Amino acid sequence: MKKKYNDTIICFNVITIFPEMFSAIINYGIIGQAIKKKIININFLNPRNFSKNKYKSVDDRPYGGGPGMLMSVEPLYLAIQEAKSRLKNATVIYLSPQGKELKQNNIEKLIAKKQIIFICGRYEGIDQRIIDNQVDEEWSIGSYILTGGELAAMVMIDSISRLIPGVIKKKSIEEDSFSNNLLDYPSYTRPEIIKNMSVPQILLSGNHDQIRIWRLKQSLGKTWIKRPDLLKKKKLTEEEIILLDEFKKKFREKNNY
Ligand code: 4GS
Repeated sequence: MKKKYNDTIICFNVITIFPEMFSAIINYGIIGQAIKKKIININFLNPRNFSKNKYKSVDDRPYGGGPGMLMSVEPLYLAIQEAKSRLKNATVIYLSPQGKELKQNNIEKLIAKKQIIFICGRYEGIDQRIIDNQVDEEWSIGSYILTGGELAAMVMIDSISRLIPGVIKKKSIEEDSFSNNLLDYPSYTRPEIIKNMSVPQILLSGNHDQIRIWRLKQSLGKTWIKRPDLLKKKKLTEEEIILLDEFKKKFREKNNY
């Protein structure tokens, strides 16, 4: 019988010549637990197993010359077909610096997909005809160059998986930076004093309303200093406008500007 993978909430399928690299997320921490609990599922297909020449090679020279190699078309194509045949409605994602740059709000939309096939490129990349005919979406994890798409696929699997119900606590997701277009407020844990540095008194007060106000003010202030672009996107409430004004005033006094 043909293998099918349809019993989890989300099914990731990775086409890679280095599946062992994924032990970095599969065997550790929160993603490791989610796989054990069968909330998520990750499968691999290695183009090398679809290579038909006697050296099982998976790279080839680019037409027109130039340095570097590309992934061979046939093994990659056959691996994609095999992945598609095992799934019902998979979305095929290719990771490359030419893709649209991933942001948290894109990740929030991607969790709606039940099945994703990631193509991990190596060398200089893959044949354009595969991108044109087999790939549904092209994403980039950032404007820099990696040696392979595997780390990018792991970044996507990690950031999508933590939003799946049951993987982490719902409250932690609601408090994420970016989900409200604000950076996190500063956090502290024991001890109360270390090397002359103390915890802000308000956090020890037990006054939950005052703590909420302090944290909101810190979030607004930190975002204003470090990521003013995020604040521009956000419609502030009356309370938030007042708190940010207080923060700015104090900050300007302290820094003489
Ligand atoms: C990225 C990136 C990337 C490009 C893979 C050169 C090997 C490499 N993938 N976001 N060939 N940035 N891929 O750098 O996704």
